[in-house]
Order: sequence, then C-alpha cells, then structure tokens
Amino acid sequence: MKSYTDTYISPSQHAMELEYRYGAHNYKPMPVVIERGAGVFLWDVEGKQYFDFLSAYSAVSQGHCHPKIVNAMIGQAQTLTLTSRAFYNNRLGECEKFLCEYFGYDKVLMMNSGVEGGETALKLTRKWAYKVKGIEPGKAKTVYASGNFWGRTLAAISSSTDPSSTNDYGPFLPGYEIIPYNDLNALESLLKSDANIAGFMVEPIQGEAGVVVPEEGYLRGVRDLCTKYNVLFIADEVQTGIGRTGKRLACDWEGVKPDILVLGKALSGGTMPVSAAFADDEIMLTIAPGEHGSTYGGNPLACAVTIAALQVVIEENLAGNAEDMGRVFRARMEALQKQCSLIESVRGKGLLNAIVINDSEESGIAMDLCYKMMEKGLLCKPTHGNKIRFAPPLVISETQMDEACRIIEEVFLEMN
Ligand code: IF1
Repeated sequence: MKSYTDTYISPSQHAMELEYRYGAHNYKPMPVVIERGAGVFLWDVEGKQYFDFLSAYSAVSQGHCHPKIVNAMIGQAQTLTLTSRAFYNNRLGECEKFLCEYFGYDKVLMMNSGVEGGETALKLTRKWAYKVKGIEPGKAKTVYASGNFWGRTLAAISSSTDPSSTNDYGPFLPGYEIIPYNDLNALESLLKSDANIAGFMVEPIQGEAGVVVPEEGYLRGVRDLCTKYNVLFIADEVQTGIGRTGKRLACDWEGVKPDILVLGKALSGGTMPVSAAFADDEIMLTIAPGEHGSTYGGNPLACAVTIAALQVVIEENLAGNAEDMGRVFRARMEALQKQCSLIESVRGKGLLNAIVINDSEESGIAMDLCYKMMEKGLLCKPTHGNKIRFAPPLVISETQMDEACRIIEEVFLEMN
C-alpha cells in the first residue's frame, strides 16, 4: 500500500484503499469518505459539505449527532453502559414504559439490530402459534411479501426474493410462504387454504424494493384479514417508523394496530443499534425467562439514547415536518418530471421517497446521476439499478429542502 511519503494520495483515497485492502468486500460504497455530520449535513475528509439524502437508510432521522441524543449518550456512557440482563438496571424499565406508552402496547422486547427485532417477532409468532392458536408442534408457517427486506441473517434471507441476498447461502429456514405485495386476494386465498399460518410480516412501504407504496386500504385490509383468520399481523416498521413517512408509524396512516410491531434504526437516532418488538401480553408472555435474549438488548446506554431519540422526534414534531417537507419534495420532483424524460415516476410518503429512472435496471444511469449529485454536494444511492431513494433526516428545513431540490433538478436537467 502506498503511503504519503511515497506517492501522494488524497485522504479519501487512503481511507478507501484501507477499506478495500482490509475489509470484506460485502459493500461497494459511493467514493466519498465521510468524517463529520451535523443535522442534514455531512462533510468528507477533504472538508467538502453534502446534504445527506440517505440518512444511513433512515436511521439518522433526527439528524446527525443531535446534541440532545449525544448528550444523553455521553452522560449514560460515563455512568453505566452494560449489565447484561442477568441483573436489572435502572434505565430499562423507564425506557420500556416510555416505549409502551408512546406506541400503545402492553410490552416491548428490546434487541439491537433491526433484523433481531424481526427475528424476535418471528419467534414470538411461532410461540403464539403453538401456545395460543394451537397449531401442531413444528407446523407453524409465516407469510412474507415478495420484495421484502428485513435484514441479513439466515432467518431473514429465507424470506427474500432477491437473489443477491440469497445466492449460495442455502439451505434456508422452512415454514415460509411468499405472496405478492399489495395483493389482498393473494393473502386471503392463502390464509383460507392453510390453517397452519401463524403470521404475516410486512413492510407498510417496501424500502429495499425501491420505496414501493401499496394502495390505500392495503394495511387496513391486511389487518382485517389477519383478524378474520386469527393470524398475527407483524409490521416491519424498521424503516418506515418513527416519523419517517409523516406519521408516528406508517400504519397510523390507515389507523391500524399490528399485533407485533418491529422498530429499529431511528429508535437510537443513528447513534447505536437499538431495535424493539412490541406486542400485547397474550403474545409477548408466550416467551418465558431464558427462551430469548441478547447480551446487549436493553442495555442502559441504549435505553438512555432511545428515550432521548424519541423525545427529539416528539418535541421537534419530526413526523409533521416529514409530511410537510415530503410534499414539498414530491411537488418539486413531479414538476421536474414534466421537463425531464429521465424520470419515470416519483413515489413515496413523508420523507421516504424514490425516483424511478426511465431505463432498465442495468443501464447505470441512476448511478451516474448519483455521482453528479455527489459532485454538487448531495449524497444518495441507487437501489435495484434504476431507482434512487431520497430520504433526508427529518429535521430538514424548507430552505435546505429548496437548495437540495435545486441540486437534484440541476443534475437531472443536465443529464436529460
Ligand atoms: C443492509 C436497503 C434499506 C429494513 C427493514 C429490517 C431491516 C432493514 C424494513 C434490518 C434494513 C437496510 C440494511 C442495509 C441496507 C438497508 C436498506 F438498502 F437494503 F434497502 F434500509 F433500505 N427491516 N435495511 O430496511 O435492519 O438489521 O440492518 O439493522 O443490510 O445493507 P438491520
């Protein structure tokens, strides 16, 4: 490897070469090396400023390094960080109470990454299937929608329909059924035909699939069918929850309460992995002591951070701002679409949006657009080749949104 004393390479080049040389090649990042963040902005190691329109895949909804969250984190880090669940700690109960009251459930089970939240939901569903619903041992099935994404573990990819997630990772977990997304008839025929179905796990808006928004009434329909057939409705709101779509939860748009709610990402405002599965007692109490857990789940540091992160969302009305700024964004992009044949469609809710590029998934135009936006100071990344996701921190102001839209417009019109 080159060093500064041989041939000069930029600080960015140096950092990228280190990752390439010593890190696994499981990602192909955009060629930008971030050093600092504040609010909606990021700065690279050369000092260049960018709008962050990815927000670490919606985890940094409260903005980078939010002082209230960081202060809660520092204070707790200097006091107590981890006890394991072998002992009580003085922060967990307080955090659980806050979470249950805010999201409206009897109980919560805290984990770390989003995928562990989903895994917890699945384990709860199976326990409930055997202990409450009365399914024969080992026979419970869970249903997922095609295009789903809930993480990288084998349980999660066992429901994946994306070959890049599943290739050469088999064998997969049994007991899964896949139906098309946004298709209530498919759900009903499956639920009707198979009494061993215990739950349906679904994203209210599919994130990884490219911000796929179902028809209005879909979530209500899912709720009604799950109730009718005594099947648990599990909402994966890891990406859509906590204000991202303009409401507290995306399910709030249709006034439905899932039987199990999974949250992650923005639960900690992007400071550390925190996830949670919520359910009422009939479901949650099917898991007994020793039957599920994790070393870090519910640690005092996570609890202090989580309370602060949610207080920020409430105090700063981030859901309301997401709705308002989302409308501004989509209006600007829909106007742009009229002048720009590159744009096939604009879709999304709140500040979870995507532009579909009028081209095949393989063409690479979306990536070129992202490079150009990066040059002009706005960071985002294509998904599935021809879609670009736009998901800034929810703290974005109208002036900032205006400037960011100007950058996007400029790039699309230049490339048109
Ligand atoms: C990666 C995309 C986003 C999620 C939903 C659970 C999880 C996720 C709805 C798991 C995670 C991620 C993880 C990240 C990329 C990413 C992603 F690019 F795939 F499309 F967000 F949109 N449920 N989403 O979106 O949470 O275990 O990661 O904490 O895996 O590369 P996690």
